[in-house]
Amino acid sequence: MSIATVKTEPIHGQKPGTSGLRKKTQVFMQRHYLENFVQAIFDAIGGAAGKTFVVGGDGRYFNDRAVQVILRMAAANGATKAIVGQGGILSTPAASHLIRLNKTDGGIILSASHNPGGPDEDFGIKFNMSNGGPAPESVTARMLEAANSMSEYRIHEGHDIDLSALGTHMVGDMSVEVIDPVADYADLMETLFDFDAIRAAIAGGIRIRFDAMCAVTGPYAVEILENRLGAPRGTVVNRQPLPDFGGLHPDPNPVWAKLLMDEMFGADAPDFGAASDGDGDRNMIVGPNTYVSPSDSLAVIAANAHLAKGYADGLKGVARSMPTSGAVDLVARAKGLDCFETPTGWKFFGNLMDAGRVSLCGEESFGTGSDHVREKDGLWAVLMWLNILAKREEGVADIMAAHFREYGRNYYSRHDFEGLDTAKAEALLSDLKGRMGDMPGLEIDGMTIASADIFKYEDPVDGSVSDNQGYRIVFGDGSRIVMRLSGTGTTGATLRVYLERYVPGPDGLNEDPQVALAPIISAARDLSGMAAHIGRTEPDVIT
Ligand code: VG1
Ligand code: CO
Repeated sequence: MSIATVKTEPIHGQKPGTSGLRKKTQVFMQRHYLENFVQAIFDAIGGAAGKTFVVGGDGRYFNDRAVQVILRMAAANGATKAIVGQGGILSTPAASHLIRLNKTDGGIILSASHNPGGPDEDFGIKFNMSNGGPAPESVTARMLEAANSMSEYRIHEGHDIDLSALGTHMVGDMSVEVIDPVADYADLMETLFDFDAIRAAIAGGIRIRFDAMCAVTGPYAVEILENRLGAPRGTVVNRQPLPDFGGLHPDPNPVWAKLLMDEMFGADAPDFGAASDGDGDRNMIVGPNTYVSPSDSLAVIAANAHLAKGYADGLKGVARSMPTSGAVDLVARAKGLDCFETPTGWKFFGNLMDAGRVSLCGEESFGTGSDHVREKDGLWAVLMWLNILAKREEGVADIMAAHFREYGRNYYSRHDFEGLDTAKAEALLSDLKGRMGDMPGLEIDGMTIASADIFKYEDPVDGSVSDNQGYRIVFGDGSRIVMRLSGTGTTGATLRVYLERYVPGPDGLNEDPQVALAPIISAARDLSGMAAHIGRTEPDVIT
């Protein structure tokens, strides 16, 4: 093996965010940028010598180049083996599964998830630990430290390998096993869900539309929904992963998956619609004329998971991120399950799952998953819903209506203000912080504020503390406003405003969420002083 030790200097700003390091693709393509960070990953985990890693990404622009660089660097750092999806492709949940299945030392996943891809869009990289989950804050902090003192990196000088060819290749002294990215993941799904029941429901006439948004889930959805479950060819649309996602914004929400929404709200809509994001870990669930909010989806899954064979013995406990609505809490209470509230980002669920405290987790940002892997999992959620539909022999709208009748409804919405000046967005929050102490007892629009604080999480498993995880204002009736800045964007700041109001029923369960939330929305505007701070009160994206 011919190892070059390349002199370099620290590059400013290599700080991992909510889910790894995300930057403009052009930034990643700058000299030494990717190499510095990959070396920082290896340094942060105590080196790569003797280790085995899974490597793959969502296929976005620069994925192919980055995989070759990572393999040469892993080899030069002494790794013994890499497992790579064919073509350098792996969905995030499939990568998590492969890390666990092969008992490897971790994996490097290339994705900027729901952010658009292409030479002028976004790229990202993150490290997952041997449990299959995203590196915790203690490890990402070490990555930043290593990046900030980077002076040299090691890389094997050799040719690219042919990642289209299945089988074993050599990169220096490291062996690279190129595998089918779909097969093991699809097999895992068969162990969790009742494929026979779903197949029978499809044969019996349930019509499905799955929008892969020209991103990584296309091949997975084709294999599982069409090949293994017998849905007609064409069930999966936008099925070909493309480096720029066909110019689409691969974020499965009503705004960016508009074509799917139009079909599901149009005449002769399919019985079930779903979409996934760039790297396959998010999901959106839609029925005919029925949009299921991710927080409600989590609650419905908690209430019905026992209908799927992998969860027939019941759940161990549930967890949701703090901004996610409390709908799942109500199910947990009724079923006597522990319910945990964590900061935003999947990395906070890992310890709870590893310790056997929870088996179902979810976020309001279209993320749902279980302890079958250590990432959220888009197709898993789709299959869970199909399993529930098949077993209950009811439609999406009926299931939602019954759920709301039983538990009441947590009206919920997230308003995103994008492309803000970072200093102004930070000023809005620090101003809010200064006024929070005086808020309890304050009356606004006839509602009384019960508490106002900044969410701080103490991990119940390892005791680690994460500060500053979102500003929350809670009203006497449990209605909430939560605000935080996004940690996944690449330009300026995005302010996320999360809004929630609970209606116990039986009346008032069928309102438009924006109408039901109107007083909370207006309170959020007033209390944050957003007009003065950011010069506007209308969000860019409402989900
Ligand atoms: C967003 C979501 C968060 C999610 C994260 C990664 O983070 O809010 O819930 O875990 O994206 O998802 P932020 O910091 O921008 O709010 V993915 O599918 O981009 O890996
Ligand atoms: Co994602």
